[in-house]
Amino acid sequence: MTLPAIDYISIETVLVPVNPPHRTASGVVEKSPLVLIDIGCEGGLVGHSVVFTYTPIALKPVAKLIAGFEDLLTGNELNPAALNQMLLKRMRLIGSQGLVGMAIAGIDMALWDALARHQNLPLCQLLGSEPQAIKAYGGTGYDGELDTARQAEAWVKKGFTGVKAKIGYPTVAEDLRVIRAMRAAVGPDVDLMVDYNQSLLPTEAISRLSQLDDEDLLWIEEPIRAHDYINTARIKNTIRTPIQSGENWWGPEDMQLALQADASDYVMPDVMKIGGVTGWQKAVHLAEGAGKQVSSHLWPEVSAHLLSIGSTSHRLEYVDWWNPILAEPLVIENGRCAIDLNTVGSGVAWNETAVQRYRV
Ligand code: SMN
Ligand code: MG
Repeated sequence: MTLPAIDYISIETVLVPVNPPHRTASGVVEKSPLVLIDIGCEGGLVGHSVVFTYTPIALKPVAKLIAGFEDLLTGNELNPAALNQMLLKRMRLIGSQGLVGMAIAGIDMALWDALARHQNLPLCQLLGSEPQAIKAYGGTGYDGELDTARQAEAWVKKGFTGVKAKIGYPTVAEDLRVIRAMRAAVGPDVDLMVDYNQSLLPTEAISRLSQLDDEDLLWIEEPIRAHDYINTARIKNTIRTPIQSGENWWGPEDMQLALQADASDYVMPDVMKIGGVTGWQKAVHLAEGAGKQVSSHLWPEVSAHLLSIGSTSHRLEYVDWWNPILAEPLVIENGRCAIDLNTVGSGVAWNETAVQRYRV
């Protein structure tokens, strides 16, 4: 059976407002700069994916990079893993981290979506698995104790059983006030996590995090720079609360380095930065081999499929930032992701009216 040939890549760039703006200790996301990728194949088949560029500055450069790969792809059969290898090999001299990695991952996600559509399967079933109803959690911004508590309460009212707060305030006393205000708002049975977004230095992190050890947190995320594996491991081996990291690791190679350093208790690869569906599969098999529980980062629709193929899946991070431009945002039922087996592909398709509204 031959697979359809790739015809074209088409792209839209949008800025989708994030309400309220999402503050972290390392920056604010007021709008989501997104490259929306369509990869068209012979016979009218189209695969879709989203690339989040974090800052509007990177939006057009990444879009141009993605468009630049069109000539390398057109005419090839729709074979995502082989095409991923080809692109990574062609980019060996520049490397596949940063904007190039984002572009290749976006293409990979669209190709896998197209192949699943071609086979008339949900992505998780194309990858040989059945959907898993993974526990999902919501997130609050770096918004002070009152607003953080209010946001946490709102997630629980929607049925979520976990909430992650962005912290890293000027003093650990403020961190503690926010954590305790959240706990007072949601009660003892909700999982609480905190995320420092790489804002601390190692010594400060050990001093601060040791004061959080009695707050019954499910994890403390990215206390220091994401690629400082040695010091993240040092913190992990000093603090009782599990350390979470991974959203900033580029490709299976970074996952491998982090695991060799035994840097964190848990891992949470970002499906774009880890290298798309192909990169995720390679990285997560490394993590599972090391006995690490795996969670996701952003991209809830695609991540629900990818966590479904895992044997150590832990939590799905739910964000609704991109829902306005999605035709069918991920459904959460009883605090868990619910993949509709009648929906083929990776769950990504456009709300075209919204795309036109937010395009730039
Ligand atoms: C985060 C992700 C994306 C933008 C801002 C903050 C955060 C998370 O690290 O884990 O969601
Ligand atoms: Mg994070």
